[in-house]
Amino acid sequence: MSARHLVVTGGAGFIGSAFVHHVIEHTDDTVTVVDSLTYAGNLASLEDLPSNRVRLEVEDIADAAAMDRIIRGADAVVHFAAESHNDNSLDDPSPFVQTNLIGTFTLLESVRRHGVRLHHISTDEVYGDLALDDPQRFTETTPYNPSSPYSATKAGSDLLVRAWVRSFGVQATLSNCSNNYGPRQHVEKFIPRQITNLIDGIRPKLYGAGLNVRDWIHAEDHSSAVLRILEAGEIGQTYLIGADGEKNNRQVVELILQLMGHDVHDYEHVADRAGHDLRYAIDATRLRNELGWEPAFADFETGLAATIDWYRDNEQWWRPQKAATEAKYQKVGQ
Ligand code: NAD
Ligand code: TDX
Repeated sequence: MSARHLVVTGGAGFIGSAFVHHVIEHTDDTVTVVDSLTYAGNLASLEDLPSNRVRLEVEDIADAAAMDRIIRGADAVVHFAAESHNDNSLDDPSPFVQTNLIGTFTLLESVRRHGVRLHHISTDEVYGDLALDDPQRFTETTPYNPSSPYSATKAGSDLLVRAWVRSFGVQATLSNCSNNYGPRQHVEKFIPRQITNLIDGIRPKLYGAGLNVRDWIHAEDHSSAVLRILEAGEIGQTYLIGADGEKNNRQVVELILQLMGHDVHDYEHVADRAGHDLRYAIDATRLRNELGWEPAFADFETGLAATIDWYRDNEQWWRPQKAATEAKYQKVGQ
């Protein structure tokens, strides 16, 4: 395939930056990262990328004129930018409505004006949650039933994309992925929070009983799936991305403690999250069968050990955010 020019929104965030690294390594494409560098954007995540293939535009996706200037002439837009943390959406939903809904609407209007292909990144949380003992997993036809302000705004953004495909012929695909882990994830999120807590001598903190289940996938596997959909996905279709990684939070914390050389019971229970979704689980059969995608990080323990090593080796990356993040959690008893 000949080299394309991709616009990657949210490319200074966790998964967006993983995707940019993946594209540079596996294709000849060039990339313009569009990122407004909120608290979650980190310029250090884009270090070491070749300047002749990656450039950064510090812009808000809700700025229509800036999006028109950047998107005109691109081959595709891959849309990761979002407010992404459930706990923050319980504290103040307003930036979630602004970026996830108005921002996505603004991008849709821009790709529509310029006839540019879009891939929209979303989450399994749009489907709500499953009972712990439910044999079912989410599929592309599971009804939407979001629980939190975060997942409601992501669900709304997905519906906007689907409507722009049907009503205006916008060339878009969508994907809904499960929980990601790997390097360069903000320390507010579950896995990096516990790893960096242990580095700082703080006990890991489990919300409630810790029995909630998440379906973990490495950000590198999410990236390879998105690239595959961009290359071979059918316009208008949704693809679920997951790697059969269901684990409850207690199991994850115990594994982190074990891998970091601590007593596996040395964690504490803190206040539960309001409306805490019980379980997410993805059936990625369509992606595997129709597009021939397979995850590379089949073994969670190996991927987690490498992630722990990354946080140990890259303290300068996460240290500036750690104290403020923990202070915010402390205020709400978490
Ligand atoms: P993140 O919070 O680490 O990064 C988000 C990035 O978007 C940041 O760099 C931020 O500066 C940027 N951004 C925010 N608002 C912006 C705006 N208005 N204009 C321009 N840039 C803006 O998030 P993440 O975990 O990397 O998630 C990326 C995407 O993947 C999101 O759409 C999220 O819903 C989705 N997703 C995440 C997960 C997960 O486990 N983290 C799982 C499935 C789907
Ligand atoms: O300290 C903690 N203790 C704890 O028990 C934190 C921060 C979280 N948790 C629990 C809550 C969840 O059950 O761990 C689980 C994972 O929490 P998060 O990392 O906040 O992720 P989650 O709410 O599941 O959402 C993530 O996956 C889906 C991403 O943040 C979303 O952007 C994505 O859409």
